[in-house]
Amino acid sequence: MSGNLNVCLKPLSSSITRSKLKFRHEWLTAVLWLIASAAFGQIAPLIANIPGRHDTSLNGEWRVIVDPYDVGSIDYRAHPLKNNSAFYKNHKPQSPSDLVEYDFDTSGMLSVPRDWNTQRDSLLFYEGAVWYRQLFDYSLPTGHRLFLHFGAANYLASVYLNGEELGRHEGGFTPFDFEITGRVKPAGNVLVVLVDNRRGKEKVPTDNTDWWNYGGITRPVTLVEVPETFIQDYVVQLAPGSKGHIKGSVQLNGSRLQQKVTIRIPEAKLQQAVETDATGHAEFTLTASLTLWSPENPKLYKVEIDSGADQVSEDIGFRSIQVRGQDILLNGKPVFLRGVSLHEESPLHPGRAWSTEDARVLLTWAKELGCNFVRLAHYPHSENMIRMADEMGVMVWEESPIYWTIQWENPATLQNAENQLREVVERDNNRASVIIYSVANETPVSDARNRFLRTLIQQAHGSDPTRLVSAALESHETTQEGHATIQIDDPIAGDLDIMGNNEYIGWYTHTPAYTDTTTWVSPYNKPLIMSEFGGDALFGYHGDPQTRWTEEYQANLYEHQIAMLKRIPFLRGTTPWVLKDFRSPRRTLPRFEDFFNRKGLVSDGGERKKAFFVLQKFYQELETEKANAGTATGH
Ligand code: GCB
Repeated sequence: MSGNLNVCLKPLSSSITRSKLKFRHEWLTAVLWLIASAAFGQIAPLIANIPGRHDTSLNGEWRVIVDPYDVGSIDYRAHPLKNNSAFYKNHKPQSPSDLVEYDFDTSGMLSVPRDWNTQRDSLLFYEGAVWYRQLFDYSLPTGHRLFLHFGAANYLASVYLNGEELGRHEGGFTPFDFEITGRVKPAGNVLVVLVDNRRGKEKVPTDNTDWWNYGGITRPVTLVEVPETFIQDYVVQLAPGSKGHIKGSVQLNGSRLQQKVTIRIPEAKLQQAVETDATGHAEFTLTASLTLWSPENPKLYKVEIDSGADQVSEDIGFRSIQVRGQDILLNGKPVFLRGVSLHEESPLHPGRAWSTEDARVLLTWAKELGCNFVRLAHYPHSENMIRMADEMGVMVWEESPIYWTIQWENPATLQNAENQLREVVERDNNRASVIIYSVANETPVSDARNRFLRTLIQQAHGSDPTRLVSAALESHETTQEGHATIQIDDPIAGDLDIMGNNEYIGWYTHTPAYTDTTTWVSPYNKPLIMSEFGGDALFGYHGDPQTRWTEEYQANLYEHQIAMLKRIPFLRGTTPWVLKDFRSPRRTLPRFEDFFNRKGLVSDGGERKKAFFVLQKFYQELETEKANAGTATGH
């Protein structure tokens, strides 16, 4: 395999040709605009609904050069390379006497998307630079535009096309696009991506985490072709608190920004036409009697949007999510979130999950556990996962990688965090399953941290008022006469819709039985999700419940925890830690850990531990109680 993709496309459609003739002067503007935009190598605005576009996959085998000393980007004086020694030039010796010390053509290959760590033994612990190269052909019809979309690359990605830099993206879990109209050639395009996963104190996340720092192009790479003026973004969601009032917006991109846009939801017999303003923006409202999305009935409607030469359609669910006092209301009714936390590791192969198959298996396990909710820790998971949750009817807590310690005083770190939050909100703001954005995990209280997180909470509320905002907090314990009282009094709880709290009674603190005499209180009249609790067990290791690492210890810990959780009056959800064992470089203990965090209810091989069934029983009871309450009230 050469790693060369051949992509040929149909000729220009007749409707474009007609509009081209009709709008001669707009056409000229478009050409000038295209030339201008092609001249700047920069990240393009995100395009909504990539799977619903005219797209061509660049997934597959890519040539790679592992570059631990950055010889592909800096010289021996550490100056940036500009000449043909820079790997992105993809240079070849011009004569037998030429010295060129790299060669993609004879270098090895890695699959994209996937992390590099689990594809070669030598890369398991690798943190550094890897150069990826893919070759492709693409015939772009005149008057169309082409974007290069990355689902995610961890952590820094510098992207080059045909020897020129397109731009850079920072952040390992969110999508980014570049426009390559005017740069792409019908044949022989050379796409080079430098991915660097080195950790850093100023980064988001920072250098200290309890998960594997999987590097690489970890999510799909796609070419997206659109008409010159196209529907770049749209939001079609119920207005906060409403059950039949859709509030939406559309954003066009291109030279003909002012034009008619039609929104249709045929199954609900809804149709509306609006005019975009000079910036290409329009807002609309639709009123309908809709079947609302819920875990019991994950109803999705086909939503169609039309504007000039562009049409896009997508399956969207409608639901409302709110908080009233200590209750969480889904479609106006109180709901208990029966959840589990999970990392984005594949149940089908070692390493990062990304595919729809990965998503289906993980969510099936969660449903078999009795879940109606998952906490996707500790960073945004792939779009495939969120779309699968929409389809399978699982509510989602989505999380930003603000974990433990962050440089709270560093404005660049805050800007980076804001950007990562913006990217995930823009990607998922039409997904009914996403009910909560979490802005942080176990961050120590300080004025600087409170300021930092408040900025993000405000951003989340402002950019997407149809979802709730939470964070996994820490708490304070006081003991009196052998009875513990744990207080959730983090000052940012006042800014959140829902309080999350992580606690490890029975593992890092005390014994499991300590929960029997523990009471939880909070000065805030808000719902609580116990966002973490749990302990480690090695699947197949048995003993008495006092022996660490046994399945019996973990199961006993869950029994005690559940008894305590039932006594917390403001508890409205639980996401124990964690669905499946996952890799972590912090976990060095031979035999029991071997670089895995073993708090999974399921082993890394997919086997269920005893505690899985303890939690399953609790969730079954909750479901039965809910069903009985529904019958009693006639629901
Ligand atoms: C936590 C963290 C989580 C860890 C877990 C553990 O509090 O939020 O990322 O993996 O504890 O196992 O210690």
